[in-house]
Amino acid sequence: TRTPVTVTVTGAGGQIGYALLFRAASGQLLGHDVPVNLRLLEIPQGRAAAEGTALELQDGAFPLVSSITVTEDATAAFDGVNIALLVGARPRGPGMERSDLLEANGAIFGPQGAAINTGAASDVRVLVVGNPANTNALIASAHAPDVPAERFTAMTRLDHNRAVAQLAAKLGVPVSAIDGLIVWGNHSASQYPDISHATVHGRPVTELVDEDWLAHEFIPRVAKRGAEIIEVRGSSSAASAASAAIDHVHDWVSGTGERWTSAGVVSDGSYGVPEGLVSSFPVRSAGGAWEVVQGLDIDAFSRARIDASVAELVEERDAVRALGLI
Ligand code: NAX
Repeated sequence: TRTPVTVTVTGAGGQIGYALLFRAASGQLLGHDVPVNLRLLEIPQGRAAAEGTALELQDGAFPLVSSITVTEDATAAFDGVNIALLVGARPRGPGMERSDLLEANGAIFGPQGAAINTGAASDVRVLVVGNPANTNALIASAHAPDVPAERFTAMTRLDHNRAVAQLAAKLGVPVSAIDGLIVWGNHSASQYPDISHATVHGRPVTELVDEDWLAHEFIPRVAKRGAEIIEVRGSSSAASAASAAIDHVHDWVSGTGERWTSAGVVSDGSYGVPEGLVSSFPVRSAGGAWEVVQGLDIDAFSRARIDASVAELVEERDAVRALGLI
């Protein structure tokens, strides 16, 4: 029998946590032969909800679940952690400026990064879902100097999956027929879903759609999909976000083969994205590590959009630097 993998979910009492934990328990995160220790981290306000989720997890009688722990102590939650899913974050409240938001999240992701630095297993992999996800990942990483920066990632997979699904619907093909789609930049309205390298059944997508649809329907629809879900569903995306988190970690650990996906990873300077920013790139995973797909031609249309989203990441980085959070 295999040693259990320790998976810590923060914000475990929230709606994404509720969807995510059941999929991790069932084997969809790490594989159907990998037992898991589930650690649920919450703050006092979310504790009861997390306890309830833990009871339901128990009632799932999942053969792969070795243990379930609920805690409010980040040090205990991240002790020996292999997979850290940082979902809990401080949402923007009424009258809150961006700097207030960044500061409130710095107070969460700084200490959590430090707890990961102290206690995590040497193979720890971190996915930040809580917004602003890219900059929260940067903050956590800055507080974990002993953990390689490339182990801190931010989730843009939901944006990627939304873009694939919209394109598949437009072309009337299954999602599996599409490859080479990219989400660049920040997980925010400035993100750039890029079809210029995408193929459908191996054929370039650019031959099949026009620029007007691209600029005026596809890009804004993907970027504003979160708002559309809130409008229709009455609350923000939860199961689809959890599903994307499962995809991200699954692909990171198990590999993508030749197919591409998108992930927020620390920039090595590729494609003109300043080194050290956590930005979304086209990626593959091999040997348990993300690698940025290199050598793509970037046309003027794409360049302008990538630069705009990266400029926002630079602003966020400068703001958290000025606040002393990194
Ligand atoms: P919920 O409000 O349902 O749950 C968040 C939970 O986090 C709450 O139970 C809260 O008590 C807990 N929490 C807050 N601070 C904490 C801390 N310091 N330690 C542990 N737990 C803490 O939000 P939910 O809908 O689950 O969304 C969670 C986060 O995901 C939000 O920041 C949201 O903006 C973000 N999202 C990110 C997405 C992405 O693609 N990267 C998409 C979905 C989602 O909007």
